[in-house]
Formats: sequence, structure tokens, C-alpha cells
Amino acid sequence: MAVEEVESRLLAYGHTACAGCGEALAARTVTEAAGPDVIIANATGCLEVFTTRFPRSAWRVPWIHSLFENAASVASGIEVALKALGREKEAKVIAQAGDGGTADIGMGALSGMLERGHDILYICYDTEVYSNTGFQRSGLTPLYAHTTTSPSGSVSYGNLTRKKDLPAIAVDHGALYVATASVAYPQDISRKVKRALTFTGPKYIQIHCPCVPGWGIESHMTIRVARAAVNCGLMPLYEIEEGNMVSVRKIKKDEHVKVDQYLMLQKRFSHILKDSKGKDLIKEIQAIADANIEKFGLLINNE
Ligand SMILES: Cc1ncc(C[n+]2csc(CCOP(=O)(O)OP(=O)(O)O)c2C)c(N)n1
Repeated sequence: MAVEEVESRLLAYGHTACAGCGEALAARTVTEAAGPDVIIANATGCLEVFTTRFPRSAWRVPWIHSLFENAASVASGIEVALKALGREKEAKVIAQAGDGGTADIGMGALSGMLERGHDILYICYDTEVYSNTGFQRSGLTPLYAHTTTSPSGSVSYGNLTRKKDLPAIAVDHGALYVATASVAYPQDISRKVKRALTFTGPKYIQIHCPCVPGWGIESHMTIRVARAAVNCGLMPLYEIEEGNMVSVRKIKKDEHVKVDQYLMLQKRFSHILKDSKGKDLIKEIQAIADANIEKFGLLINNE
């Protein structure tokens, strides 16, 4: 890659993310796709912390951090201020947060933003855990994952709740554009961000991003793990425009893997790969993937 190209990145290198951080790669992809004419409101979380170690910032676009819970509210204020000044054509407004900031503490702010119809693109970087504060469970943590607040042990098998279907909740609010994406497919992220920004109104994109220390994976495995999540059916990639499903990424026959092949790549599931009770739990997770395969028609060739 040419030095000038790296030097001109809108989210600069030299930040302090972990090696192999899925969220960092996804955020860079989003930022490049959105272009320079944006104002970003960022919730508290890893992305905010690793890009803005005082006194530096890795952002080469206007960027603001306020609180953990209010990125969507701050973005709403920016959007109406631009309108009041008659300058709404000068910048697109983006709000972004991790899954904790989105599905839990920022859920009310996001709901209000969607409900009021602001012209904002909201990006949720879904690491399936509160990465920044030591891997606590969030509403997007999947079933049976070990986290520090849903620990596995002699009588416990990790997180007992299913991943919240936040894209469906966004659709239900009337968001004009809703998509899921994965850091394993950066060109797909770019395309979806660009497409989202053609709509005037509320948009929501949820990007699946492995967290190296939180999931217990090697730093060179991020993309492989993210790809396996998609190709086992647990992470369907789709786009919904004005309530209609307009694209689904199909899984080719030779890409398709069973969920245990995805789970075995990560320490957070090691407790269910050990014993016979675990086998039943894996069946439950496989059933979630199978239901997605059915619901979204994920497999080519009717496999
Ligand atoms: C009101 C409030 N509660 C708790 C915190 C502590 N806190 C900071 S970041 C964070 C976790 C962020 O997790 P997530 O939103 O999933 O983003 P990630 O770090 O995974 O990118 C927490 C709990 C806070 N800053 N403010």
C-alpha cells in the first residue's frame, strides 16, 4: 500500500487497539466508506478509548465523545443543529457505539433517534461483550458464551440468554435502512455504509467484530473467526430497505461449517466443548444457526 494512502486515512494508524482488533478494522472501513464530510458522535467504549488517548486523536474527521449511553442523542442534536443552520448538506451525521452502548445502556437513546426520524447513520460495532471494561455480558452476547458476568464453572455454562435481535428492533422502529455486516467482509461493509448514506432518515448497521482478548482468540484469527460465524449461519448478513429484505449473503456449499467448528476457535466456548452436557448445548446453538439458515434462505443448492 502506498505511503500516501496510509497517511491520508481518515482513521489514522498508530492508535492503541489490540493487535487483530476486529472493531478497529471495521471502524476504519466505515470511516473510509463514509468519507471526509461527516460528523461522528462516539459512545464510550474501546473504539473511543483506543483512538483518543489524551492528548492525541486518530480521527481526521470531526468527532465527539460525550457519554456511554448518549451517542444517538448527541448525534440527534448535531443533526437538528445542522438543519437549523441550513448546513445539513455539508456533513452526514454518524453515531457509533459498541454492543453494550447500543443494546443495553444506549438503547433508549437509539430508540428515540430512530423514532424521531433523524437523518443519522447509527453503527453498532458488535463485539458481543463489553470489551473495554473487561468482557462483561451484553444484550448481544450469544447463548452459552463465557463472560466475566456470565462465567462458566462447575454448575454454570455461561450466558443463559439469546442474542437480542436488534436489527429487527430497528426495522420495527421504521428505520429506512437496516443491515448486518461482518469485519470478515470489508467490501460488503463499505457498500452497505455507502448505500445507507443515500437514505435521508434513520439508518442502522450492526457489524460483527471479534474481540481478541474477550473471545480468547489469537490475534491473527480475527477474520477467520468472523468468517466462520457467517458461514455457520449464526451471523446472517442482510440488508433491509424500508422494511423489505433486499439482499442476503448466501453461504456456498464449500464455505458452510457447523457451529462447533466456529465455537472451537474461541476460548469463550471451551467449557461446552468438553463434556456430554455441552453436546446438548451445542445442539441448541446449532438450532439457532439452522433457524437462521431457514429464515434467510442462507444455503445455496438447498443443502
Ligand atoms: C454510565 C456508565 N456506566 C459504565 C461506564 C463504564 N464503561 C465504559 S466503556 C464500557 C463498556 C463498553 O462496552 P461496549 O459498548 O460493548 O463497547 P466496546 O468496549 O465493546 O467497544 C463501560 C461499562 C461508563 N463509562 N458510563
